Amino acid sequence: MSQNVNQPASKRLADYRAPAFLIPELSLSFRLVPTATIVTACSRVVRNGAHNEPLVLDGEDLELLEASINGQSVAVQQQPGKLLLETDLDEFELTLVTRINPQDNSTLEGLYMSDGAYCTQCEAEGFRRITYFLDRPDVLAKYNVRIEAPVAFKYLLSNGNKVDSGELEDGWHYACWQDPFPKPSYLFALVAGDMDLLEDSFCTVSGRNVKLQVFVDKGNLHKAHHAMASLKKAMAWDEHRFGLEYDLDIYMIVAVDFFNMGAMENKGLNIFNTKYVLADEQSATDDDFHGIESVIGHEYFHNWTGDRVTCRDWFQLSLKEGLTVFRDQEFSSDVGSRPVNRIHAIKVIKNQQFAEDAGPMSHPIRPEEVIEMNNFYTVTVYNKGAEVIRMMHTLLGEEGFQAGMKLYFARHDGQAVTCDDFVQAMQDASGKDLTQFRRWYSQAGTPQVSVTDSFDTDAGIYRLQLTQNTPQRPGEPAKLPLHIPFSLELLDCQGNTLLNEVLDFTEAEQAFEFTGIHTPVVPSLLQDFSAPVRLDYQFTVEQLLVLMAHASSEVARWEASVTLFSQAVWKNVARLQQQQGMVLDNRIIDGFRGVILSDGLDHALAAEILKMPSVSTLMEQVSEVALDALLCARDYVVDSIATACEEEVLARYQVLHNIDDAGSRAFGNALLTLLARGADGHEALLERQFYHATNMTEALGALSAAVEGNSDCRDALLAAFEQRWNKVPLVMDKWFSLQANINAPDVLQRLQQLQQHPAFSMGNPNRVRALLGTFAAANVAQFHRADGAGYRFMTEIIKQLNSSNPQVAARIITPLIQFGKLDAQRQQQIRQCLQQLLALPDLSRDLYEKVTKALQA
Ligand code: 7MK
Ligand code: ZN
Repeated sequence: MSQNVNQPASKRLADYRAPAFLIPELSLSFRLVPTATIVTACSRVVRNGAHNEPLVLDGEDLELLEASINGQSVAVQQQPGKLLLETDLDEFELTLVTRINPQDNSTLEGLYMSDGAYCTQCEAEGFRRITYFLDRPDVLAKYNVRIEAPVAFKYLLSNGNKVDSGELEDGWHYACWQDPFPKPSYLFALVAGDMDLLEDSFCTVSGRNVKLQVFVDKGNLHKAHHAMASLKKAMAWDEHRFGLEYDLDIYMIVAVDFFNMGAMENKGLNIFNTKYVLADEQSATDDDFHGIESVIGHEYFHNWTGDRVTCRDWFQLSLKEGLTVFRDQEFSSDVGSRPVNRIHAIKVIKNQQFAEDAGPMSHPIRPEEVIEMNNFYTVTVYNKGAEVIRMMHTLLGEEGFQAGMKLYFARHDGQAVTCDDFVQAMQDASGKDLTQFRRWYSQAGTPQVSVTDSFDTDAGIYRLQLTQNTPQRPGEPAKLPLHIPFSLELLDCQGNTLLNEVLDFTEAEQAFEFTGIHTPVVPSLLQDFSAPVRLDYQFTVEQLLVLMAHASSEVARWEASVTLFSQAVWKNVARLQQQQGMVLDNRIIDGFRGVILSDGLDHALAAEILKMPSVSTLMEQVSEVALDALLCARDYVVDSIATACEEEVLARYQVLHNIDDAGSRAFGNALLTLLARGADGHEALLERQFYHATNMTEALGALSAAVEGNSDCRDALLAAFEQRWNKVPLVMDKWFSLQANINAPDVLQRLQQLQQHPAFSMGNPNRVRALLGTFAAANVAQFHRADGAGYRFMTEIIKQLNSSNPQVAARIITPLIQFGKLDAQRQQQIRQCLQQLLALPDLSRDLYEKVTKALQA
């Protein structure tokens, strides 16, 4: 296919070349003016090897004012996105002066303003919006930064240590920062503003004292304590579990309301979305508290896995992200509930990553071809990447894995390296052959593992027959068998454990025999989701009930409940398609009743089971979906359980809802949701919990139950909530999200009205995600309305965001490009919407990449 010159080009991993020049040192000076900031960049440039290529720098939306080499003004050539300089010198000082406009930068990349403060976001390729530079992660420089601004911008911050500060004329002041660690440009950060500051300190294992600072918008200091406590926990945990100590004298976190992502690990100066910093019990839920702990941990852990050792090129993103997600998951599991954290991680893979891998953006955890790098901050690179690290941990054990980490740092501290370098360190330190395992890095798609078994009573032998197959897509090479750690428990019919082990499943077809087995077996397969694969095994209801009650792994108990529920839904989908009435086996109801009544089960785990699989979880289990039948069948199964168990649910709720711990609150809220959905509706209980709530978890639990139950009190509760919280943006996000989830035909009008709400703004990604992102991703029934109005509504939103914030536009388009399993009519409606987007004259590279891939599918 020929390429139009206007079509964005892709980059390939196979084309990687070392940089033609290196920049070991960089001095940056900023004179901050909202619409005309002057940036002076002084680089020491060194030719890398013998060649006579020109110096080619990256730059976007910059106005070049001056260019000089060793103090002599120099001619430059400007091309779209590039600056070319011809020189014979092998080493020289390059000075570039540019003008930028932070105030009008709505992309929130590079230097921009959030609520009157200056801040930056440079990963992946945002630094080129600040100055012309070799904006690639394998160019590591030592930074010296000088910031000048009016004194009203009280704090002037950058990476490393503050080495100087003082006053200037005309009410201005300055500060100078030095970062002793060489770093790639994507880790640069600058903040200037007047904020509230929470200070504390941490004494490291070797006795160094580190100053800790959390900066928040004025008036929010009381909401910064949980973030600070989480940071100290993370620092102690990394020393204890990984032997890794912090390396600068100061660690700063700044919370900003306008941010495209969750947070950013800039060396010594993390910048966070307020969503992952601000919390108190009145305004944040237990889930919010956990989210903050996990993201604070994630960014802190990047200091070693990302900053000290970074990526050679962006195709290696999973080197730092998969590993750091694994580390933050382990942190959350060590300081909180391991099974509940594992369940959350499994849900992300099954609901989102499987969908991505089955859709047009499918890619391996180490992608090979990219048009816009921002499109590859994905659940595949991050979360499947973390599963790949977890499998290595399973294969090597904690000791072998930690030996691998040690060797990795010994070899690569201060370097920009590849995923292969990481696996090699793991292999060399443990002696475990990871040759076949490396295929996980290069093969996209979700492997399908099918299991059959047989039992030879006379010989006492239980046989398992495993096959694996990864679907091959057009244009992809044939898929090879993967090294799959397959964790297994065998139970007898009473639920006693017969055996627990991890099989090395490496062939396309492989049989395993277990001797000395003299009773029928209930297998718990792929325990704790020991590999990111789809599992196919025909469980009987009896087997699932045994697993739900007795599997040694609590995660396996939850998995059994998901399978039990899913089977009931699919059976009814089939019945609907045959014009038969829906039915629900009493044994299934009894299984869930057991969870409602159970004394032995952890409350948080019981809550997870009673939430029951979402429509998106169910959709991921099949290759073609009759959506209307699925929605109907799922409602039927949930409502039937809710109605049949109403008495037990009510009794359990009454005794539970005063217990003061997060697990019990989650259990209570799950029960209340069932009450709202049951025959009676229990309006009085919803109102009571809402109006008497002493924390956000309870208030939101009641409100969300009222939304899910389409309760009569819903709109009154929503109005009361708005009255109380309309001045607190992060809480209004919850209010926006709940309404985006309302399953009623007038929800589109509601969304339009809410876009006019004073608390809403299309310029703020948190608001956009809360209202519009939630609608597209979570309100399956209304987004996929048969008349296509949901698709058209989102298309208009995406058109708007295409010009102002392409990154956010490309994120919220996800549900619109994953249409492969829908019926022909819906697919056709979506294609028409995508065609409209493709015709936009100023279509961003971000959307171009996704829309063209979707239309090719
Ligand atoms: C998490 C990159 C950053 C998507 C998920 C994060 C981003 C995008 C946080 C931004 C991060 N490096 O730490 O991974
Ligand atoms: Zn990260």
